[in-house]
Amino acid sequence: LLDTGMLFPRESSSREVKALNGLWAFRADRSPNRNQGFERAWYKSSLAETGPVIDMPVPASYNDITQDATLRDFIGWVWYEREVTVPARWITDGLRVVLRVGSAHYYSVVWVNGVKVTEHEGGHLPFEAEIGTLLREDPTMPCRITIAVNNTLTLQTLPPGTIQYMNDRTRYPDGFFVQNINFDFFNYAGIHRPVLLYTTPKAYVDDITVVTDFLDNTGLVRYNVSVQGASSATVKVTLMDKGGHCVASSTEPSGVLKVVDVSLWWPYLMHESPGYLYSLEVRLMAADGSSTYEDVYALPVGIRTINVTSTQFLINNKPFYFHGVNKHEDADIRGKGLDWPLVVKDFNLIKWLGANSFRTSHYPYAEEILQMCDRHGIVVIDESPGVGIKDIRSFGNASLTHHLAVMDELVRRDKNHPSVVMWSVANEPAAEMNPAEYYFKTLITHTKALDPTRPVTYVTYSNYARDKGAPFVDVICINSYFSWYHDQGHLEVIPLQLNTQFEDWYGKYKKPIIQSEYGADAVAGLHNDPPVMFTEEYQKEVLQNYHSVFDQKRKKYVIGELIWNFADFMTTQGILRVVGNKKGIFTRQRQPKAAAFILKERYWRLANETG
Ligand code: BDP
Repeated sequence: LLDTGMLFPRESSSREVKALNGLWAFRADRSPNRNQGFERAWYKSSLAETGPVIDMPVPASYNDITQDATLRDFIGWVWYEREVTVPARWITDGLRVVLRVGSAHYYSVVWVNGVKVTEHEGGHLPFEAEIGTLLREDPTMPCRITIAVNNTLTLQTLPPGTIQYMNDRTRYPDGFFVQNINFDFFNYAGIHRPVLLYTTPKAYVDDITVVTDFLDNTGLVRYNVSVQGASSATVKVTLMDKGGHCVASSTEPSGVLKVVDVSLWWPYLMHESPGYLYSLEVRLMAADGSSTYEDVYALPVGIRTINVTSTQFLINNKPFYFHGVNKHEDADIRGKGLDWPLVVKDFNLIKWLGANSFRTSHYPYAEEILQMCDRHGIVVIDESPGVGIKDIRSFGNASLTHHLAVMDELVRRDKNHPSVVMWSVANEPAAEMNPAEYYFKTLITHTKALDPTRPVTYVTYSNYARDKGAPFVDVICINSYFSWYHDQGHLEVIPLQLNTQFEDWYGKYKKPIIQSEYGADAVAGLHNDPPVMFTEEYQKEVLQNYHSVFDQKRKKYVIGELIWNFADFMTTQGILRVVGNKKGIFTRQRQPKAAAFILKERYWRLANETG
């Protein structure tokens, strides 16, 4: 289990934050074994001294920034570097200075002034290192931060992949290799989320966990504060409402706060003041030897409950019907880099549609996005990067161990978000294979132990009778593409096949079902009537055929429908994809296709009926 917290860096009277976003120096290691950077210790001096560098924006994927196809498709280590000058007041023994990377895909090694400070596996979760002692060594020197990032995927990574060497010298040049993957999105790489420096006092609030409940009009906030760096400490916690008024407080490091006349956190279509957030201010007074420290951290807290029955998904004891989208972190030029204009545009489109929820297909999204969901009352199914687990070797012990560790990191990061209502441990694994039973039983049991308050699922597309993991999930999530990947062009099969799908799964498992993906590709502007595949008309009719069945089942045990996909997105090149996956109801530039209007009408109708 993880022994330190991963609180989002927030400014307070005791903490400062300095963003290192902007231009970094960059070089891909194109040596045949991709290892020259390590062999020649590129981290020991400035990157420009050991070879040519280019400008690279952070955060962003590096793939689509230049005109160079070999950088777009590069596999191996790339090197980022920048210098930063920290305020003189940071260079003191009483302060911790922490370097935090929001995410970098996939494997990262970090040096400060040539000294390795951390490494991290996994492309979608934050990591950090305390670097204060290195700054203090020579306070006059600007601080040089070097980050090497490797996007290579293997059978033990999440998502998994394989590297294939092409040894036929009559067909491939010397050293030719490719990255094979089993997932349908471009393997964008680089530093995808903000890099920050932040300070805390030497004794500090390391982690906070809140679990909320309510009884009639009284809200209950069970909390636990963990402290590091102090031999003795006192903690004061104060829960404040939106107006900044104290509604409950305590001087214990853990306990239960009672909130009279509670304002619950509600999804935005279920309440006139949705997304209500209290602020849990934690004030630490600590002593270590003769020094004293004060640390302040304010955590947004939404008070709500989640429960699942055999036919319903309950938020605050009211049935919730997911009418929403699947997304990707994906856009022109920046790839998977966090981009505020895009984030805000997407939230505006989600609300325009009347969507109340999304799944973070197929990896954890930026924390900044989840914070928006908390504030706006958008419900989230939080998915791990367990996508494309299809090779039997990816069910082995090393893979499972890593998957468990990823769930540790994911739950640690996202446990306090009221918007997160369910964990999804995987997408479309080969759940019919024998090892899937042990794998998913272990993974789901572990996730429930980490967080007993949220249901756990994985998204399946396998046969209901042979799915080995379904017995362990709380909610069945099924993807299906009738009249697309099978019975191509035959829209008329959808109602029957979808009906059978639901009856089969519910009949066997007696658990509520979400249609977690359905859809069809449409190239924006392509028209044909009567509909043919790839036209806007066909996409529209696929949706309408699905909707008629959802309407029959949703009052019974179908608890949600999530369209695949919110927007067109980039994939690897292949004969099934026309410059990426075109199942978006919006284009990659976020303009609506005809299907978006169908969905908008439906979602607003559902909003009026169910919230
Ligand atoms: C599903 C996958 C999703 C794909 C989609 C598709 O979960 O990642 O993009 O199909 O084929 O199988 O469009």
